[in-house]
Amino acid sequence: RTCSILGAPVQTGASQPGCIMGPASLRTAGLLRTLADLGWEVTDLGDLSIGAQEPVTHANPAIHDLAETRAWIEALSEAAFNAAQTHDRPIFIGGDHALAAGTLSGIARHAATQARPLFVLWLDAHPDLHTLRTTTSGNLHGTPVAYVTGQPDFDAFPPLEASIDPANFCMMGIRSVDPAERERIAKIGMEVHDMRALDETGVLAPLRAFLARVRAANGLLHISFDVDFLDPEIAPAVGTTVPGGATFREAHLIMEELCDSELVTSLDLVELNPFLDERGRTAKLICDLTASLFGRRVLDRMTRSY
Ligand code: DIR
Ligand code: MN
Ligand code: MN
Ligand code: MN
Repeated sequence: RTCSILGAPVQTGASQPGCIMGPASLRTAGLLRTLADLGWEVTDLGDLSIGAQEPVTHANPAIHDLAETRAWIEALSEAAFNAAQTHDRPIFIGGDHALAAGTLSGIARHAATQARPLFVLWLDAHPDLHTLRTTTSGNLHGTPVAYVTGQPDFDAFPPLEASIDPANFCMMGIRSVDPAERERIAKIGMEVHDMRALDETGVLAPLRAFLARVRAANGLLHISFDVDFLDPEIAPAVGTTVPGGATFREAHLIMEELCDSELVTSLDLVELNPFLDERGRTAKLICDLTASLFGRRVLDRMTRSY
């Protein structure tokens, strides 16, 4: 049981600085030791970096830091592919959510080499379904899902070698959707459980239905965890908080169920902005949630639900 940790201090996809400190904060909170204590053989791949970039302009004048974000995506795609080829469970610690444009494109290429479909559980307040044409904030962390599912208008991003079927996505926690994203969800028919749906059904029923789909297809499963999935009362250290997010127990239950399923093959932990934290409490919570995903239990169970 091997896992790897790769830091990606990308913050050019977000509106305010601070995600650059995310990897250092999660390391400080004890992420590596936590995983090692759970019996995992952990390889620290260090932090990725990009060199200085020549500025690039775009027809959409709202877009900022395109050259840097593009360079991060390119570097992350290669690094994620290599990490997935060499470790059972690569973990990518951000950094803002633009990171997922790179990790998912690299993991999709890895899945293709295994001839297995890639599924993605997207835990976020936002669907991140803007294209370079529709983003009005110009914050490129709002675009990775559109990019990796092969939507148009991404000529300024690295060419996508393997795209992900939008039908293989499951989104949970969604509660802030821009008009262009709303249209795209309807158009491509993505499975989205917004907070109202989770209020009605709880998290377990839709999660189990999705996991059954992954299992039946012998798929790989990538979890992309945006800190703003959580309610800001328990996770204040994120630049785009939205009220009414997942509770402490809902989040742990998802992680525990994912662990029991033994289907998860890779993980992004993104959008932690330690500059906004209260004595590291959000970093510690993300660490504890990762521990639940990697096997920490209050009590061992005699029978499995699978
Ligand atoms: C918003 C916020 N939809 C945008 N997106 C965020 O800027 O496109 N995603 N914060 O995580
Ligand atoms: Mn996001
Ligand atoms: Mn978000
Ligand atoms: Mn968005």
